Amino acid sequence: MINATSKIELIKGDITKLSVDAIVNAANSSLLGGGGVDGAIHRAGGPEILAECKKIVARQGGCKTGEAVITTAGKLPSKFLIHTVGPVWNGGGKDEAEKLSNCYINSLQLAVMSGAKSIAFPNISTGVYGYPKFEAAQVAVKTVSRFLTKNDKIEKVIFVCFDEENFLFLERELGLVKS
Ligand code: AR6
Repeated sequence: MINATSKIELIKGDITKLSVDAIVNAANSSLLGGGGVDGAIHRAGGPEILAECKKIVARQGGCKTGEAVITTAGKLPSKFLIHTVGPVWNGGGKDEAEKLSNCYINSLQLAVMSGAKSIAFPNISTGVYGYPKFEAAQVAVKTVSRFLTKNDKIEKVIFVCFDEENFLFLERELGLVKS
């Protein structure tokens, strides 16, 4: 049995600065950029990323909620960039949890397929898309832990929190503090 939690790290900071094999972008279905972490990633990574996104859009017409695509990371210190589209929070009755879970699973699967051993996630959907942070942290930890117990190709998963609230919820979910 693989101890999933020992492979998960939690940090506070800017995901664009991370030197890992793959970082994940909380994108939108157009794949053509936006605000939040998406804007920060495109700004820091340069125009090569958008150019590859446009090719994907021409090929498959964007990316559906819960799915993921992979591009170059451009000028970012990581090797790959995985774009996933989180659900917009709609009260919880529109399969938001399953869709958010799919974001983590599909991103991890793409990472494995491209040979990445380390991957960093932002707190998908918890910004503009309005997913409650506590519930999002539960989905993130449950989904990633499950994936890691079944798959030994990924050696490190980093949850990168930009804000204190997400950090505290994830810290608790990961059992790093006593509740
Ligand atoms: N590093 C790590 N996390 C960050 C950074 C950063 N540099 N910047 C923001 N965050 P959001 P969403 C956190 O809104 O809710 C975009 O316009 C932020 O604090 O970026 O999935 C897309 O194009 C928050 O906790 O993504 C879509 O249209 C988390 O990243 C839409 O927003 C996610 O917030 C997607 O909304």
